[in-house]
Amino acid sequence: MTSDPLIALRPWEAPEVTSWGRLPMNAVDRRSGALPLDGDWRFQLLSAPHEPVGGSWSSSYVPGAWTLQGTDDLPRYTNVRMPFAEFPPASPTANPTGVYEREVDVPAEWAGRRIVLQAGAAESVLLVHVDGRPVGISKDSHLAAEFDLTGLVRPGSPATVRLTVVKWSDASHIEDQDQWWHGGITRSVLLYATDPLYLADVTVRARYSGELRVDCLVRDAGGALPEGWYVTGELDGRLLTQDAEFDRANAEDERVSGFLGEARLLTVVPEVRTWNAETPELYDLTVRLHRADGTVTDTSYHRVGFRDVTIVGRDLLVNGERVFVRGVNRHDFHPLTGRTVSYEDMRADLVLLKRFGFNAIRTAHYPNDPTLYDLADELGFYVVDEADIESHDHAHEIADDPRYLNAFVDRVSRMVLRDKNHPSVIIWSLGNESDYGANHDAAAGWVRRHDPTRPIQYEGAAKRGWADPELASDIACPMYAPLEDCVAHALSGEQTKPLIQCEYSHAMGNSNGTLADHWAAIEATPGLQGGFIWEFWDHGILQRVSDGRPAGRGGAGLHDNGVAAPGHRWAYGGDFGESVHDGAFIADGVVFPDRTPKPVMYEHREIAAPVRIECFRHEGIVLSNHQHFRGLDWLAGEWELVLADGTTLTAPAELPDLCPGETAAVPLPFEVPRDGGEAWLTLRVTTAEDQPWAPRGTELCLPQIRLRGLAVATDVPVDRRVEVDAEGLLVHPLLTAAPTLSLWRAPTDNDELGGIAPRWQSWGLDALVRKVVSVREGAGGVTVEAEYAGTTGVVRHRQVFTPVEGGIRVAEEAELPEAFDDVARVGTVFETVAGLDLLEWFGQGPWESYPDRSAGAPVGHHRVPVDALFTPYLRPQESGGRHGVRHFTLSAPDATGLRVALDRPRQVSVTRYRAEDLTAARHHDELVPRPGCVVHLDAAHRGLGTASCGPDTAPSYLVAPGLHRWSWTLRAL
Ligand code: IPT
Repeated sequence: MTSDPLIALRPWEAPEVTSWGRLPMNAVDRRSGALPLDGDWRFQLLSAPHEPVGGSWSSSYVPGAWTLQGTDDLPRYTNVRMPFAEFPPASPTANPTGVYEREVDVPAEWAGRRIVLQAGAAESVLLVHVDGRPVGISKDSHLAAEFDLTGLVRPGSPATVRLTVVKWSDASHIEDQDQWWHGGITRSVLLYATDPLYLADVTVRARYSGELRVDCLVRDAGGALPEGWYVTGELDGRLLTQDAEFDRANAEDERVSGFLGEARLLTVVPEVRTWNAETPELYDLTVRLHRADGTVTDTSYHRVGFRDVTIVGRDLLVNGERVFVRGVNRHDFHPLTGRTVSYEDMRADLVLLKRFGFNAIRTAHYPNDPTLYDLADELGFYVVDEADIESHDHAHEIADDPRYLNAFVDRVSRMVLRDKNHPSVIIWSLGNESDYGANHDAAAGWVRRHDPTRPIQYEGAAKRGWADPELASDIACPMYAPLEDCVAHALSGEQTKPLIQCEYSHAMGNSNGTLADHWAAIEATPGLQGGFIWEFWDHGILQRVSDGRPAGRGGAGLHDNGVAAPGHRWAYGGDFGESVHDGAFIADGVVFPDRTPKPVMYEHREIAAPVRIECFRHEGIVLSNHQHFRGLDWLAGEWELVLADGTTLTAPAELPDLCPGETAAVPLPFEVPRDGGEAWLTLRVTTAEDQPWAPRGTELCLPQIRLRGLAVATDVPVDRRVEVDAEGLLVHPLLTAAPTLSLWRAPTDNDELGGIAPRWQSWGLDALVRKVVSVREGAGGVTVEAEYAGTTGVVRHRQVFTPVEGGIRVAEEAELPEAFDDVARVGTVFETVAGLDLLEWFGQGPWESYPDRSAGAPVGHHRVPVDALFTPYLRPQESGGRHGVRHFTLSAPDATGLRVALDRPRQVSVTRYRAEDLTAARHHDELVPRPGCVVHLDAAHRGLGTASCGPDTAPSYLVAPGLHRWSWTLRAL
């Protein structure tokens, strides 16, 4: 039996115990001037918390996760289910416990000062000892814990600080988020000192009107406050005055005793520069605490943004404007360091999001690193700040369990206390996926009193009724709601709250189909205001293939092409030998683990375009400003006229001076040639001057309109033979596999998890058996009839090969039985000789696009090396498609190769992989590129949808049974 009370009391199985000896959370930033304790600490990993410490020490880097630093306790991934069987509040007996220890030289000049230890984050129970003496306990894995060490350490002498981190606890049951399980101290540890008379908290309220109110809480380590203390404040050089009215009321209030000081600073800033996500104007505020003689004992710095958040009717307003919420869910994530993220990394996250049109972040599903909020204030994001509560697996049992009441209120209130001064935070979230119970209402009640300036949202409450005013959610914030349901609610006359989906458009693998349809509806339907895409990151951990270990800090470098470094792969669930896991469901972000944007990012960028164009009665173009607060002066434009003959003309664009929401007609910048087929006009919009998140010249969007439609091309038949073999397969010197019918694609995650691919498989579409029925040679060429048999139906297919000038025209027909009522594609597949490494096409691009994800890919003349066409989704799947392709060439460096012209814009893909190659691989590094190209030309291709979690694609993007016809010509270059 241990004599250590922190161990003996088994706090890891006591949900009522949220902390012991921990200081109250506050919004005074102590990072500057502190003594950083980051670096290597002595480290032991015990198999359970009550195991004696005393084995040999290794070392572990703080901040970091031991699961990524060479221990045998490796990361594991589960989504909803807990990784252990015990019911709450119990935890397993095998319970990895990390003991971190180091000496700290307490500066001699701290004599007489109050000394505080701050541990930024520890998963999931933190026990603190100094020189062997128990100091405190903290839970709440994603918020800092502070402990007063004043009486425990001696300035000028070293002290031994021990931080013991117990991995599994009662708290794990309410930290059951969809992410990797780690263990460790994941944010910085520091020691700081203050004067005994100190600022215990500062609350800043800055209104759109320019009114500023700063409430200070003052304490003295000695207990009673000294006579005559006061506070002063300075905002960008302007002095704030202490509110005498407030002081007088306090003085007369007999409830106010002598140990908790309160003071209020006030000012009104005339012509204030207000804060919003487009123009995030910030002011510098310094608050100083003085003794009666004027000496400054404590200082607190804040960046202040003047803004209002209100809900009026069913609209969420920022500064009175109904803003669209173009959001994404963001975890703290890094492929080498797990949940430990640096300033540079967070800044890079936000810069990328800004460049791709996002304006909002939900901190899924816990308070993110504090620096994230500083950056959101500075760069301009609306933040839904979410408390660290997710009891997914045992949600129903915990939501009303009084043993967890304290934890719920503790976690929500600590988040609010930390983040209340950030203008970026516009909504508080009570957590995620934890059902709905009295514990939530208790937490909401605390927030309503403490911070009446912001709305609250909670999906679990909203689920009980989008319009019910009694529920603890001011926002109707469903997840993955079908678009029709959202629109119907907005049109029902019953809507009472803004509808902003907390999660939608699940970005797992090749996904986010119908995003543009969502936004068309959102922009057209009052009451709908946007949502948060799930999610920003693919949480692939960089893993060495040789020994299966995480590369970890200082491991192999990261590239910026989405692919793991050679000898490595992106690990997902199951890759560290876990038997219970949720596979690739952890790879569901809009960026790869190295932050390379996936093609959906370009789709989003276009949907969020600040400038739009429309055709106006053939004479001109209507240009509009789609921002909420900004003019167009920060943008530059260039017109591009794309002609079917292969030319692209450019001309500078003069953007008119438009306020948000305004439109103006602008003259057509080009004389469009009378003939020559299709013509498209693109406006290339870039930043006209440096932005904090984008240098001058950064491309922001490419709105496009069609000026003239397709011209029908006619092939001239010639008298020549077309060669087919006995099976009716085309023989062609450039092809290594003849054109055959394809109805299948390598299942995407949506196809797989949405139950669509299993149907394809049961119909036998992945292994159709071709049987030639007839081969007829006639005047017009060769006609081949074939049957493709699945297990539940047969497809009749006809190809007519006609020799035409310069090549062969292939006219095809496929008749799908009713049983095949939802197939992946109907089209042609063939393979080419090696060496054709460059694809040039006229169609949508340059990035990957699919029928229900093609709004961001303008029509143009594009040119991309074959190897770069492929998108390396973590679990290999259908990838690399290009929508609306009219014609293309595939060429070798010596300009030989082939040219294909399609009868109308079609879905095309050119990759090094057959669908079955992609299907057989679990990871990208297992793929062996074929020497030639695998080319698909699709008469029809199924949309992507989001069925891995949420709605499938819309019916209009499905491939119907019945007759499909298409044709194409093949020519040698
Ligand atoms: C929802 C979760 O909130 C989120 O964390 C993530 O798991 C997402 O789905 C899917 O990736 S919960 C889901 C069961 C609807």
